[in-house]
Amino acid sequence: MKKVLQNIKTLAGKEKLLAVLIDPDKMQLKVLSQFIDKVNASRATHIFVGGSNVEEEITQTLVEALRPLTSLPIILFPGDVTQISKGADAILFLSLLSGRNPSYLIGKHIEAVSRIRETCLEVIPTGYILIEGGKETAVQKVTQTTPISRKNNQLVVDTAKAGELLGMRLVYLEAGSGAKEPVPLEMISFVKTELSIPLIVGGGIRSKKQLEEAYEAGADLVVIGTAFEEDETFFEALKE
Ligand code: 1GP
Repeated sequence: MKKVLQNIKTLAGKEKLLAVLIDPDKMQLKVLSQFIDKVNASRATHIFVGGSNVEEEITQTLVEALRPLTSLPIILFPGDVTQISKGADAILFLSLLSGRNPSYLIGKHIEAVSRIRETCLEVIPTGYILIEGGKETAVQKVTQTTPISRKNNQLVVDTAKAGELLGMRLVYLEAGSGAKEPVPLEMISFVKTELSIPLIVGGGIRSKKQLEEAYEAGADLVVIGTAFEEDETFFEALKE
């Protein structure tokens, strides 16, 4: 059943949604089960799977291993078409609206269609907007695009709104994995005020305080990867 987006829309504004991001390139299968036990016992509501530099087939293997371990929705957040895998619940069909690289605006999407056709994935069109996070991030290198300045609220608001008007169902404000600074709170607020679709925020969030501040500013769903990868006691720290 295609229900992931509907579920996010229903819960947005009522519950604080949290996705744990698993990068198939960094997660070792032998520790997956004990990692997912912690995810299952945490406040996480979703699992995202994806990365900027992942060898072919690794994502499929990870998703297959993950599926029996959790009842949380598994959502592909692919850095490349080779990460499109069977067995996940949904895929964020990302268009990198902050950049002007045609491959990431439409090219990769066309390549993706034949792979998506072979799956039962719920496809969720998502406007993906990269914001300066204090260092050059993997997504910036891979996509060869320039993030939008942290100070340019208006450009980010207009970019997000353009995504909504083009029919995107979600907007994702991304500071980049391991960013020094997360997306500015003021920027989240401005974008949230303009949008009538759910807002995802991620990149560089490493503390409970930063997480709560992102929700207060207007994030409907927050994505955290690096903080869990580096220190699994972060799951405990997030407990309310
Ligand atoms: C990256 O937004 C996600 O695409 C999560 O970022 O790894 O910094 O938590 P972190």
